Amino acid sequence: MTLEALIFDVDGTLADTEEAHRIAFNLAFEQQRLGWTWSRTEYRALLAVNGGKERIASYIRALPMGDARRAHLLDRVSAIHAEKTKLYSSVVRDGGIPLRDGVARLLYEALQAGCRLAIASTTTAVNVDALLQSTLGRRGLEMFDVIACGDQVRHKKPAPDIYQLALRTLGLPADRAVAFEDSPNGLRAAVAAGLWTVVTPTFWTEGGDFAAAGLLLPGLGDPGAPLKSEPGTHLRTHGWLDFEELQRLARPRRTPDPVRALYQVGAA
Ligand code: XBP
Ligand code: MG
Repeated sequence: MTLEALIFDVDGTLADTEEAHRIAFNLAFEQQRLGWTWSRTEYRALLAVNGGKERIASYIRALPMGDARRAHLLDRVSAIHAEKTKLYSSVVRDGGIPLRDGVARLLYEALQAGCRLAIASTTTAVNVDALLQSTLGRRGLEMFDVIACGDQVRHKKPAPDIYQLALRTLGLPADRAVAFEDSPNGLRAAVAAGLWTVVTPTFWTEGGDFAAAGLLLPGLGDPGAPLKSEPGTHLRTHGWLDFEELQRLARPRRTPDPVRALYQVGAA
């Protein structure tokens, strides 16, 4: 497959960020005297809802309380989330969160090969800027032709909107790009946009439904941190996914031809 762009999710894919998000949510709840604390177990379940504002709203809707109190709290969601974003992005800006193994290497390999880079994330733009600059340096942002994220689309993952926005802005059809994701919602969004997808789960998403992944790996790996049982399980050359192997493995996702699909059923 001729790869013209790699489209990366951010949280969980570029970097393992959800523990820092969880801590920032809890600090914001404390500062706003809400009396809420999200445990790791609770947060793992809450991650079924993409988007910090949507996650807080969904949490409020599930709390036992009167309608007036609930309406009052729902009105405060944006302010609570703004507080959380301030707390989270300052930790990221201070270099508190590294990229996952192999991410920087693959980004540079792709650019070296003339392949473009894009972001398609649910998280807030200021968080993306902070992460890219703190991990890739001042030029970090410039490495990406497109940064599609947060509220640029109304329907967040698992809806395909953010990936469709990234592809539209790149000016590419889905069969000229691949997506990188960490979560079931993210995979659903990428596949619904027609993208062959590499999935590298984290603690927060492992065990999810990744049946539609084009390639499922524990991470991208690196020469200094090769993946266990690779090469030989999914990868042919190295113990890490490099751009050359990605080009060999990537397949354009065929949108099923309804007539052929009918025929195949008949022929089965
Ligand atoms: C993961 C998300 C985000 C983060 C929190 O985004 O669902 O909501 O959990 O960030 P990604 P915000 O698509 O990058 O995996 O509070 O800024 O939403
Ligand atoms: Mg993610």
